[in-house]
Amino acid sequence: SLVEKSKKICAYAAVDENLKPNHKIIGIGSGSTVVYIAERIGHLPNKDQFTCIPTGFQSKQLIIDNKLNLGNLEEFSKIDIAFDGADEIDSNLNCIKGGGACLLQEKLVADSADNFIIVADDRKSTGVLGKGWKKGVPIEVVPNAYNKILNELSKIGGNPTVRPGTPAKAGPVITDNGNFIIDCDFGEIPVADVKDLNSKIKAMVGVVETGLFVNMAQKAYIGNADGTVTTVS
Ligand code: DER
Repeated sequence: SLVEKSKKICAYAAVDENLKPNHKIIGIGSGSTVVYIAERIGHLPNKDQFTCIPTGFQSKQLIIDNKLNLGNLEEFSKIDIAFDGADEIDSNLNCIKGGGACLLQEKLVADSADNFIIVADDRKSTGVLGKGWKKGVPIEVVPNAYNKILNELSKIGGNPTVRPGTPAKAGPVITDNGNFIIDCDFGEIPVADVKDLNSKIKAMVGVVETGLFVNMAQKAYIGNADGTVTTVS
């Protein structure tokens, strides 16, 4: 499909233009776009010089499936470069992430990386968070705090819901870290307000991490439907 093609071209470009011979430790994000990141690295003749740090179960499988060296954050706490997808990107490269409920490990890896590169198809690049992504800001919370945090998010004008599992698993989504996800709709979040909103949510006791990645990405590679790639930095 056109969307899959745009994911592939932006991911390939991101690897080709940013992965350097002196890089050793690579963060691999979660979702469908980073599939092409792992695929591209897997094609490199010098792929064995790299150790790849996952951001969850799916990311770990991606590393294994592409026969890349699997590492972990405990052993490799300083990452040279990390690649990840996003649910939405604004004009300051702030992101909403966590559509795949991996935001805690994703933010840990992004925060541990010297270079953090976002790859996404152009549907995600809307200029304002909340303009295109209508499922709310994902927030990872300790399970028994969920009601307290639902109340506190409502008090600051959010419309929060606990992310339900599927009929195959009664009850809420449980993250790789054993926590719940609350998705909170704040409508459109002006670029200038993202940092403050993130601070407000993080200050709520029981919140582990938010899907607002504020000023973390150095560059974004956007795959367009016409086959071109737009680089934003
Ligand atoms: O959950 C996440 O933050 C992922 O990076 C994800 O949202 C990106 O998903 P996609 O690459 O499948 O669009």
